[in-house]
Amino acid sequence: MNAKPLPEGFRLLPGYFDRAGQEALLAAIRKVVAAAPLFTPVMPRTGRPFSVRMSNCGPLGWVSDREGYRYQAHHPETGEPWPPMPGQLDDLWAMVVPNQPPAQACLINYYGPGARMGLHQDRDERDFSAPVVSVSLGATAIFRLGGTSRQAPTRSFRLSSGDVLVLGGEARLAFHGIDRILPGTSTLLKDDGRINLTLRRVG
Ligand code: MD3
Ligand code: FE
Repeated sequence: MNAKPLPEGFRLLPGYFDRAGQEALLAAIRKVVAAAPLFTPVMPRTGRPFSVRMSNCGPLGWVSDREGYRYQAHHPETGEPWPPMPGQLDDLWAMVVPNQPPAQACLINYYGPGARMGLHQDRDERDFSAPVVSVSLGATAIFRLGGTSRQAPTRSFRLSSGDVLVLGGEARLAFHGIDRILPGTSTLLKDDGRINLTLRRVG
């Protein structure tokens, strides 16, 4: 029993991608990562590495280094432009964000053993009017969602392979994070790996 209301604009679409859809999307992401290898971002100032490894596709990609967080058109290590957005992701965006321009950035987060993501807001974009759309692939994650202040109470959800989350409205600026990955929950990726894709308008 959980009587706390969800923030306005929070939409979970469980099982949006079936197994065949997940495999096709994973094949497209593997091609992206072959051209734009996963890199290990570090925290601004401290240089402390993230436990999550990242890449991007689409016109812009999110990066973090000692200089700060930002969107840029090129891979930080190869200097190459990010690979194009796979068709399935453009189609997903058009389905859940109708009558809007296409997503400009897709961040690829890879969670290996022990990886997590602390509570944060997504506010490196110039425009918060478009939702963020996320796709989970592989092992199930324990996802924590709070309010628009860090002190607000939080609640937890499981994000399973094939699930899509749409964060618009008030939910767009909600604090959120990934507490942990549950081992043995998917056969899509080996070694309890998890991939999260987040589609965004940057502004
Ligand atoms: C709620 N990724 O890349 S996805 C991120 O699973 C990020 O890798 C997590 O947080 C992951 O920034 C969570 C679900 C998600 C994505 C964006 C959100 C939830 C969100 C933006 C606002 C509120
Ligand atoms: Fe986030």
